[in-house]
Amino acid sequence: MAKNKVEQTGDLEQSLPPQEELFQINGVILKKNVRDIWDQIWNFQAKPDDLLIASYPKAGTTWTQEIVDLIQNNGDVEKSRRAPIYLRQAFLEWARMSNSGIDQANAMPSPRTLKTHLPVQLLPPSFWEKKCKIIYVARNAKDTVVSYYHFQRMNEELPDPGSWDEYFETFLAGKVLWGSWYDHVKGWWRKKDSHPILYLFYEDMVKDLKREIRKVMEFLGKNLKEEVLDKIVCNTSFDVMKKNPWTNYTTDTKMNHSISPFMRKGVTGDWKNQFTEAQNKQFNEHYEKNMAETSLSFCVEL
Ligand code: PPS
Repeated sequence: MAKNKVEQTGDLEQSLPPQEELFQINGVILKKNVRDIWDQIWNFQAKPDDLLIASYPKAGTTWTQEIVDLIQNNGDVEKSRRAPIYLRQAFLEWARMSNSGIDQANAMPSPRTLKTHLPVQLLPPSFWEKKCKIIYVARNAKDTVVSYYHFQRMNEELPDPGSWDEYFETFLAGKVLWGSWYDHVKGWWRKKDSHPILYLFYEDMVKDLKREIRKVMEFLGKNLKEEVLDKIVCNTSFDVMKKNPWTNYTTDTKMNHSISPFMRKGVTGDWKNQFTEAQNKQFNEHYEKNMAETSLSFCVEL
């Protein structure tokens, strides 16, 4: 793939207040501070023993990150409580003031575990060249949009989502940060046929967490005893992670948990409390069109 050209969209910029500066790259909206380091991101040098956790935002990234960290530490909870999750595993396309995920990743000892929300076509090519293992986690679109809406309300580094009705339309149009949900989940789904990608579903994790943890363990080439797996299940439950300051993002000063907690509900089917009947109909029609030619399927209620 040719080096990505950074494009700036005049219309988009005009419609956004200054603190919510965004830009587009190949049609995908990212935060403008990422543009300044885009060359560094694109040219990032992955190493063969890097593990990448990739996802569309709000798909269960933090959950997967904590599971991976506990597996890597053989279930040693104290070791996983050494720092907030965002310091244990660098977020590639993150930047704040003079700090960036790239600098953080470059300073990490190997083997490194990294996080990204980039769609497959924007992933730095070195991950493919070095054949890095990748875990992708996907969540059904309805719960994703609801979770994303509340996240944008509480995170002052992200654009104000506006009203729920407005956000619903923005999401369907793919005009949210990190782009279209459809393109993201389908793009990574296709890629798994030619690259070592473990494709997980949030809903499967809700249904049978131990089974999904075992899949991750096997993918990482580890063999942990049953009691260790049980301990990891317990420590990655929603209730434990919600109370754990190293996973609940209460250490991040840019998030206002009194508006909506990062660890909000942790369920499948919450969209029913947010969607109107008309929105559900509109969503279903849009979804059918956009998912017509993929073998990928999601569960929206358990
Ligand atoms: S982010 O900001 O994109 O990295 O967010 P991400 O971690 O991908 O997604 C946050 C949602 O995942 C839920 N979550 C969990 N659900 C069930 N069990 C566990 N252990 C768990 N950990 C995180 C979190 O509550 C967010 O979903 P919602 O629906 O908003 O509650």
